[in-house]
Amino acid sequence: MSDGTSREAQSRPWIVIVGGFLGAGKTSLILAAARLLEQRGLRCAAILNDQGTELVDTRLAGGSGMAVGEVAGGCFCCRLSSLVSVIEDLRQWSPDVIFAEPVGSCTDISATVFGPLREEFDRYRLAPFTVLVDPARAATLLREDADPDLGFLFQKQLEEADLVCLTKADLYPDTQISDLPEIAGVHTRRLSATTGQGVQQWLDEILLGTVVAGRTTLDIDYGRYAQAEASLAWLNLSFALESAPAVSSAMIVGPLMDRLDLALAAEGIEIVHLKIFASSASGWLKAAICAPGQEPQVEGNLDASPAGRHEVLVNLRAKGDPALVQSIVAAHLNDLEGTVLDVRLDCFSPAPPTPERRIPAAHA
Ligand SMILES: Nc1nc2c(ncn2[C@@H]2O[C@H](COP(=O)(O)OP(=O)(O)O)[C@@H](O)[C@H]2O)c(=O)[nH]1
Ligand SMILES: [Mg+2]
Repeated sequence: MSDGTSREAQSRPWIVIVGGFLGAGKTSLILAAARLLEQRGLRCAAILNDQGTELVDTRLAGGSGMAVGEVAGGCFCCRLSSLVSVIEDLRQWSPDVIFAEPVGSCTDISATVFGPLREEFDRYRLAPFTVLVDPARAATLLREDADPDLGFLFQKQLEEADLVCLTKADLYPDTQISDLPEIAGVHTRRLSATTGQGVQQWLDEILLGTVVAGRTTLDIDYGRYAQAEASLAWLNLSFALESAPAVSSAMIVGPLMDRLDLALAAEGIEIVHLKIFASSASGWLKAAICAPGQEPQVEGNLDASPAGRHEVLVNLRAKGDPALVQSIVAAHLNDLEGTVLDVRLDCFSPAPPTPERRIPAAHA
């Protein structure tokens, strides 16, 4: 990249919005892409987004050394002014690229986020709207007998994509686009944040600046959309655990993950994404599953030495009643060995989406 282009990029950063369903791989891709860009001498920042606070993703991105912002308490579309003010705050670091990850149950982003941001073309450069798809999730949610609420959200996310990326290519190397007929008409790539396959090529495509970003405006019934999101329970928990003798992060995260998985299944609550993050003076560990009974994906310092105090975050998105989900998780908090301190537990269903602004692409 020439010096001239680099200066222009710094004065007018790229905004790269990476959408997709819960667990699709958005945070993982953003971290992998930022690493690649930083190796090329570009500065990156990231904005995470959630209906609540206490985010595992923010801890993970913050630990990567990037400048990180957060829009909490609602999705980008309902907190558009916050998104813009977080973007402006991050500009003090002169980032060339600002990644933004919307809430995984959110849709109509093209009209409610790209539309308004497109009007700020003198301040930002908007990359096309990439929507990530976990092939395993697609196989479940595109079936005839799929959960109607989750299926609705998933389909709407696909419909408004400028570009679809099938993620986790290391796990699902053989998924054919023709296996997923709903995606067949959309420009599609395949990548893996874990191995790096396809990540550079994706960046090269979206940072070309040759296509209109957010060009498909959804036809969407907001009553149906609100109902679909409200079928989810959204739990964010943070606490500190003091134990003597000292334990490793793995000794906290592994058993808690297994117990919650079993207990939620026993009550008929389906996990959509469960993330547990534990950090101590000797390191951090994150484990996550995207479906009941799944083998956890683990990141961090598995061999970190034991510590007497750990800070723990639990982010759970599940299909079911928030009161029941909260009571199940709270019960397991009481079962932990050691002293549990500074508990913050919040569980709710997302409120009906009420975008600050909605600007269809045709009117941009
Ligand atoms: N094997 C594999 N796992 C991945 C990949 N990308 C993400 N994951 C895992 O999938 C889960 C969800 O990823 P995450 O980035 O948190 O998804 P998000 O909810 O869309 O931000 C995590 O456990 C990740 O470790 C990938 O390319 N390969
Ligand atoms: Mg994420």
